[in-house]
Amino acid sequence: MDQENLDAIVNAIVKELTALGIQPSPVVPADQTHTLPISESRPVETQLDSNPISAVALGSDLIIDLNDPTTQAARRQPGVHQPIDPEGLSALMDTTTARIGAGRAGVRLRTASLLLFQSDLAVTQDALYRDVDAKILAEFNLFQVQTQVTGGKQEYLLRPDLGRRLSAEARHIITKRCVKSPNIQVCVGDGLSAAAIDANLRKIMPVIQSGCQTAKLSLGTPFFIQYCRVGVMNDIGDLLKPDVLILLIGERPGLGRAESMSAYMAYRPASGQNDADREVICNIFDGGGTNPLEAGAYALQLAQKMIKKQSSGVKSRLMET
Ligand code: B12
Repeated sequence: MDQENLDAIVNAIVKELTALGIQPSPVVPADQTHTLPISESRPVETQLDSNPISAVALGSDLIIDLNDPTTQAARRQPGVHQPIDPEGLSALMDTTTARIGAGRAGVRLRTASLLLFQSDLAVTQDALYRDVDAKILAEFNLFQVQTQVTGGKQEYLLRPDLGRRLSAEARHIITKRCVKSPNIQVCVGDGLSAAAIDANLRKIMPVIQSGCQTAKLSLGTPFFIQYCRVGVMNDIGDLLKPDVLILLIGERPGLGRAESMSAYMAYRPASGQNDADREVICNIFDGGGTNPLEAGAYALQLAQKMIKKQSSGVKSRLMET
């Protein structure tokens, strides 16, 4: 294609974008805009327009630049066209993380809403598909074992049953390396979000460790389980026979919310137990969830209660009535 044809195509696209209300930005040398990350390639004030796209026309060099839709300011930008009460709408939007006030384009989502949705979904998928940071596991001397999932994350997602059972190798390693019958056994599992473990482990682990010391509870040898589901607690219980097992595990990520962790707990876990025998401290994350430091302290309190009542889950609740 010669330069003339190329220019004609570019001009036609620019014309179309302009007709859609997308203003070409001032000319920026192509080498500068190409090297800058999207969010930095335009001044901040222009990033906050309600229009998520801008076009930079450079003769034959057209760059379509997307503003970052995930910034707080962009999320809080009301999308409703000419709202009757703009202040009321903004106030309402400030009360929730739900996607309200997004407006619409005809019967469809506005481009800004679609881009935000896609960005948030990417955060969720990253959390689900990547592995927990090995550095963090090393910091807490966690050795790694695996469940019966052998076909990677895809199999993990499709076969929850395999994620509930330890592999034969894992059983062997755990039996060899771990202290038996501790008061408290802590295990860490990737579950459905590696980001959750990365975000919270450094905060919650020291609280549990020092809490055990203060309460004079013996702490077992902690370890990490890859491709882990909650039901694996039974296998661990059969092998190590702790009074209380605390499994720190990544929760199913919400849209754009990936760092939420749970602590599933059971008194004397063993084959045959189910979720009715367990407790969960959920939504552990900084900035809006259960703070991981508080969650650690609460987990320990709950463990002491389980030991005192010699039960957990529904049975324990029934004893209270
Ligand atoms: C997915 C889910 C479910 C699914 C689980 C199906 C499955 N096989 O994955 C279904 C719809 C069955 C479910 C049911 C219930 N759930 Co639910 N669930 C969740 C959710 C959205 C994600 C859990 C997760 O990511 N787990 C981690 C992965 C790796 O675990 P997994 O091994 O794949 O799946 C196991 C756990 O999810 C566990 N589980 C799920 N919910 C609950 C609740 C309790 C109390 C326990 C002990 C275990 C448990 O059951 C699965 C099978 O073992 C959370 C929300 C959150 N923020 O965590 C709520 C959540 C954990 N559930 C909750 C509740 C209350 C329940 C129910 C008691 C609701 C009811 N009244 O019937 C039931 C009981 C579940 C049971 N298993 O006995 C609450 C717990 C609140 C609390 N602190 O007690 C949460 C936090 C939702 C909420 N915000 O209210 N749940």
